Amino acid sequence: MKVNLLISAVFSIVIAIQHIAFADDNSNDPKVEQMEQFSVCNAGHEETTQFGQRINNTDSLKAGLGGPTLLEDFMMREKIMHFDHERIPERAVHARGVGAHGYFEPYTDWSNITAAKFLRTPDTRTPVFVRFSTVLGSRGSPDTVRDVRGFATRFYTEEGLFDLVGNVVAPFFVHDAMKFPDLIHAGKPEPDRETPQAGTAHETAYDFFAEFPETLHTVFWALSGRGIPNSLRQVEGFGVHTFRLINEDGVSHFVKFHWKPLQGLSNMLWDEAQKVCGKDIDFHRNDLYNAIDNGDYPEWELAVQIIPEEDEDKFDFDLTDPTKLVPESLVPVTRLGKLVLNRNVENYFSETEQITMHPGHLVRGIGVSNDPLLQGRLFSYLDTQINRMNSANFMQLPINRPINPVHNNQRDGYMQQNVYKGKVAYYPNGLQDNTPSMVEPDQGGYIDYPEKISGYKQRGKTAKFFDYYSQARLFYNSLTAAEKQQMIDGLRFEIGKSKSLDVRRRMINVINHVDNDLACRIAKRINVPLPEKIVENDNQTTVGLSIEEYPKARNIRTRTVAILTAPGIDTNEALAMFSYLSKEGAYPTFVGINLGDQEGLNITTTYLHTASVLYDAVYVPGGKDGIDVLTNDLFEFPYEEPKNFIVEAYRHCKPIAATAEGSKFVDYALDKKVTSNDGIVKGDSTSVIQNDFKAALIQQRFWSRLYLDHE
Ligand code: HDE
Repeated sequence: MKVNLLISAVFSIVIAIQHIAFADDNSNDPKVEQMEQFSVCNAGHEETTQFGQRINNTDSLKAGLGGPTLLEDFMMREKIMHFDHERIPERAVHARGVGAHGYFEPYTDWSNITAAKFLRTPDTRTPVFVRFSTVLGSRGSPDTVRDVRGFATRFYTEEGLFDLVGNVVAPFFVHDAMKFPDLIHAGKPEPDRETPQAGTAHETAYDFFAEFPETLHTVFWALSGRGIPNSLRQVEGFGVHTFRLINEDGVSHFVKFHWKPLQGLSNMLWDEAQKVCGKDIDFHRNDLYNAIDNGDYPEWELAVQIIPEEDEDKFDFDLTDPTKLVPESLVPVTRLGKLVLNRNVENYFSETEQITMHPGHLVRGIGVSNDPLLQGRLFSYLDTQINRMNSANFMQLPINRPINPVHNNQRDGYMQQNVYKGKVAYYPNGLQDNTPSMVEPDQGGYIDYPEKISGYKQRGKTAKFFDYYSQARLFYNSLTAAEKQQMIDGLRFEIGKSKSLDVRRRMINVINHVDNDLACRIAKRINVPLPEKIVENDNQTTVGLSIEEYPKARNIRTRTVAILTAPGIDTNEALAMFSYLSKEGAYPTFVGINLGDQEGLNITTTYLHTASVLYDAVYVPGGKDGIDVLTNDLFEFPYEEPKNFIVEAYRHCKPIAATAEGSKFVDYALDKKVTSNDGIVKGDSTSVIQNDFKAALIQQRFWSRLYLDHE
């Protein structure tokens, strides 16, 4: 036993040394150091087989130069064999994803609510990996489809892995794991034709939603702006289920986890999202990668809603029902600490693809609730990962290793990487002094919260689970007028995609339980008879659900601005705006007719290569000759591309700036379509408009321009 104590003391010291806060360059990050041991750099080396023979592997070995390839060519066999086995099954859900490394730091010592060490040591940075994902699409599907997104975070704590495998929407579609396969089968491409890809705008999805009204609350979230984020840096994250935090005294609090982005919240319009799919299928992936690459590290605050054990039953909904959220008006969030993503992956497959997140990766001080969906997930993830990784040793992959040492008596299996010493692989044992030894909760071992359970074995659910509509209504009521419009447009589009009138009618019937006006607005556009009013809307609202009302970013870092140019444009003005925006941390780009130098401007993209939908804002400098080129179509742009830049920026409610003659081009492009001048900034020069333009970029979207079909 003494040996044990000594080993664990030495281990604690090593861990403590490792955790001296690592700098932003990631030096001293224990996860970086661990991954380094496995990294391979081929640059400057000679080619070898996997078994180390130096070779020339460009030509296969043949019987004569024009003859057949010989079976004895071990180099070719090895190379082709490896290639043939390069693919692994994609994730059953959340197949399309993008990941990045970072760190988490708590703001203070949260010992009052949890024994988890990484939340109790404000001076300690815990390495983190985050993977964002869409749910329904295949691994190669576009980023900006309308879908829920995963927000899965792994904390490499010194007490083991903690994975917070959440989503960007607060509720979930179904409350019981038993219904998850049905939900996914209904949402995935229909099995006869395998269409459509990556979204719910089809018949089977709405057939299921209409039959299963508990889905409605989450359908509303997915059909609102939450389902088409502008950037993955501007999404909230939610743990969805109720978890427990347990402190050293064994006191448990229920918590809901949130990630609050410091970049603000923002979403695309559906028209825009569809166009982005065509222009840059990897839009979100590129956006995240570029920001991190440029040192603009996205940040989120980890927040919790804390509910004392004794308040468990005081809500109208059941805390273990994941189709419900805890309104922030009832329980405000407490911000525990900050996550910073500051390092891109070196290799997508080894890191983002091979990470195996699991809600059952919990650390001491964090526990689960009886949420039946969460209970099912605790079974599912390991199971699916065996299928995906094809070996029970996937936890030995570099991205999956905890930073603290692993000791147990698990042995062998495909692809075993470890060489275990000694002959003892069982417990209890005398030959190894009963080690690895058991660690009790009061000695630092995992705490299983001793919840008292009693009841009859049966299927079903308790009464509060049957309220399917109150929170869907609360969500709808809490949106701004523009947000309601977007959600309604989304519902019209998606339900209207169903050829079956019966499906459309049943879906309207379900929505009618939320609000008659809402149901009628949708119904009249999709050829469904207007339903009779059956409920009064109580007009209850809560805070924290509107994207438009979420606090804005404090600066314009990473905002992308297209500067429209043509020969004859005022280059001084164009450069002045470019330099102002760059100084403020925004990402301006000159868009021109040809790549390369144009009267001193470095044109890095053209009207052929890019489009308005790929930018947060547009600026048009002055210069009579240049504006003539744009206005009079002197270059015979095949599709009036420069004009479309302005038209789309306007329709998508984005800032538009112009100086001197540039304003004329904006007026020409918008013709008489302008219903609101909000977010259109005009003036004589950059110095005159720069502050207003900055304010508009912070604002990001001007929803007053959105067409509202019903006041
Ligand atoms: Fe998942 N989910 N899920 N899920 N989930 C998977 O696990 C599953 C659920 C979520 O970036 C799979 O390793 C079941 C809720 C994310 O690597 C699979 C149920 C939430 C990710 C699986 C749920 C999520 C997954 C597929 C109902 C939000 C991607 C590959 C009981 C809180 C993680 C894998 C990553 C991945 C099953 C419900 C989020 C098949 C059975 C609720 C973010 O095991």
